[in-house]
Amino acid sequence: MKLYYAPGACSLSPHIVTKELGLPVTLQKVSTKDKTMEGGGDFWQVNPKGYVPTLELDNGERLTEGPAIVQYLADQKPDAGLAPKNGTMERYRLQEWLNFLTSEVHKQFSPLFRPNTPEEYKPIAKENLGKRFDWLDKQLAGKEYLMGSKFSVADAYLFTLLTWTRPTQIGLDKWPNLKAYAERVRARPKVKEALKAEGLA
Ligand SMILES: N[C@@H](CCC(=O)N[C@@H](CS)C(=O)NCC(=O)O)C(=O)O
Repeated sequence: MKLYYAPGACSLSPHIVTKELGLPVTLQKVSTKDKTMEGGGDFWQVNPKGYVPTLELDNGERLTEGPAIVQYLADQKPDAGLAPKNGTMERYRLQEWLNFLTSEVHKQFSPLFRPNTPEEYKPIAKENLGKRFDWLDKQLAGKEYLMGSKFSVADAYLFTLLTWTRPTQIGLDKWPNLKAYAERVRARPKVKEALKAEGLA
């Protein structure tokens, strides 16, 4: 399989998942700005939506959308338990988290990275994120990971999103459970490996 990624982007989430699962995946670096690829090629031809992550399967088929990709990867090695079994209530709980993360957290960060976002909007986006962080902080009280004591693909995603609090200058001191959680996930050996491979260690 081949994972199209950009260093530090949301593609870090499936990248972490491949490391945690020990799945052999080739990495293809993409410039999300100009849609070029390291070594040449037009990324628009790979994913007409123009964004990472994109996962190319061994049969050439391509899968997009982070929440779908991480579940596909987890299902390649179900015994690793990075996603509960399909059809169980726990699996829907995982999907509840993935959807929350993608729509309520990920996409609230996006305007903070766009050069054409009016400066006046940035505090509003940060306030919205703060409300989501309040919820996450409550949910993580007394818990190691989002789903309880076991690391799941939702943690790879949330950790990735939390790395963006640094460039956007959102201090996590107000949310001690979330702050401790980010440090806990960062300390995982496979997470460290993924960060290093993207030049972010
Ligand atoms: N809905 C997509 C969004 C992916 C996304 O926002 N990717 C960003 C990086 S974090 C990107 O490549 N942006 C470039 C662009 O949209 O032009 C998903 O969840 O996978």
